[in-house]
Amino acid sequence: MKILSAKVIVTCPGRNFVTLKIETDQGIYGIGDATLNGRELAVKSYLEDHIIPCLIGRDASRIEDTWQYLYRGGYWRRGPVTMTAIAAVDMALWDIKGKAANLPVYQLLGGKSRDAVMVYGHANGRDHAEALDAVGHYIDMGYKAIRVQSGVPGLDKAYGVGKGNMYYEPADKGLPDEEIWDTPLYLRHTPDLFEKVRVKYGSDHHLLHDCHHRLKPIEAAQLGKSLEQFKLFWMEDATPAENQEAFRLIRQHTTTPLAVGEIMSSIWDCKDLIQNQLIDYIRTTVVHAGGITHLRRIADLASLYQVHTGCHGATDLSPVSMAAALNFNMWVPNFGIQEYMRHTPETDAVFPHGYHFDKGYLMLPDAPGLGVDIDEAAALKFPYERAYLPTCRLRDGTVWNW
Ligand code: GCO
Ligand code: MG
Repeated sequence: MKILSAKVIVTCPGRNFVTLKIETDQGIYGIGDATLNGRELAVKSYLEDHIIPCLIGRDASRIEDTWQYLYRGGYWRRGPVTMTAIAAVDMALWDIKGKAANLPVYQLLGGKSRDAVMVYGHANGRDHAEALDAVGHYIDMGYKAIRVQSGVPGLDKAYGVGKGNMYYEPADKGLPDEEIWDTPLYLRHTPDLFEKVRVKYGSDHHLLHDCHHRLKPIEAAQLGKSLEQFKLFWMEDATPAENQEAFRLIRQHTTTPLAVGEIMSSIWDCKDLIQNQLIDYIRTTVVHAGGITHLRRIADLASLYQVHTGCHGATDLSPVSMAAALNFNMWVPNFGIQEYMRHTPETDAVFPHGYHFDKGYLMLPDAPGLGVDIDEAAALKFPYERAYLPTCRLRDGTVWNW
C-alpha cells in the first residue's frame, strides 16, 4: 500500500487545529493531529514544505521505518515543531494500518489492558466559592477525578480559570495577552482552596492541581508539603523541567505525587526524571511527543520505574489526538489517568468521533483505525485565525513563565 498524496487542513472552529490527511493507492486514508498551540503554521510548513514530498510513494505500512526516517533523516532532532509533525504522520499511518486490518488501533498495539479510560475534568472559578461550585458540578457529572484551579485574590487573572466552566480555552485572537503573577499570594491561598474542597466534598474523589511551571523548586516543595494532608492525585508542572535535577529537591521534601511532561517532545526530555524516579506521572502526549510510536517507547521506559501515564488532553489537542490517546490508553499497561477537556460542539462537528464520556470514564467504541474523522467541508467554513497563549510578568515587570 503506497502513499499517494498528503495534505494539511487548518481549521478554526473556535480555536485553531492542524490536521494531516494521508491518502493511499488503495483508497484508504488516515488522519493525524499536528496542532501546536500558538505556533500552528510552523508545523503546517514543516509538513508541507519538508515532510510531504518525502512521503509520496512510500509504503504506508512501514510505520516504524517512516518514524526513524523522519527523525534521524531530518538531522535536526527533537523539538516541538519537528516532533508534532512526525506525530501527525505517525498517527495517520496507524489510522491507515487499523483501517486496512479492520481493527481499532489498540488491537494492533496488543489489545485492551482495561475496559474504559479514567479521565479528569477541569473545575475552576474566579474565586474559591466559584471553584467549589464547579467541583460540585463535576461530581454531579460523574467525574472520579477533578483538577481544581482558582483565581487568586489580588490578581486579575490566574492560570486555569476559564471563560466559562465547560470550555476552558487560554489562547486568544490578536497579540499575546499579558498577565501579572505573584507567587507568594498564590502560595498563601492554594492550600486553603483544597481544604475547602475536602471539607465540602469529602475524600472520595481524586483531586489534581496544575502549578503551570510558575514556582521555584523550593516553593514547589513548600506547596507540595502543605498539600500533602489533602492527598492530591498529583501536583503538575511544579517548576520548569528543563533542569530535571530540580525535581530532586522537591521530592526530598514532599510525598505529594508529581506530574510533568506536557511540553516535552521526546524520551530524552524525560529520561532523567523517569530513571531517577523524580516523578510519578509522565504527561507526554501523542501529538507533541512523536506520535503513538514514540509515546509507547516513553511509556515502556516509565514502566520500569513504576511511573504511570497521565497524557495531556487540553482543548488545543484536537479530537484526532484524543482518539489516538484513547487507543494508546486502552493498551498501555502503566496507565494512570487521561486529561479530558471537552471540545465545543463546533469542534466535535468538524471531527466526528465515537468516543464519549460515561461516569468518569471515556469509552472507546470499536471502530477501525483511530475512530475519528475530519469533515473537510465543515473544516473549510472556519479559516485560520492567528491566536496566542498569554504571557506572564511579575509585578515589577519581569517576564515570568505563563
Ligand atoms: C494542561 C495544560 C494546558 C496548557 C495548554 C497550552 O494541563 O491542560 O497546562 O492548559 O496550558 O495546553 O496550550
Ligand atoms: Mg498542565
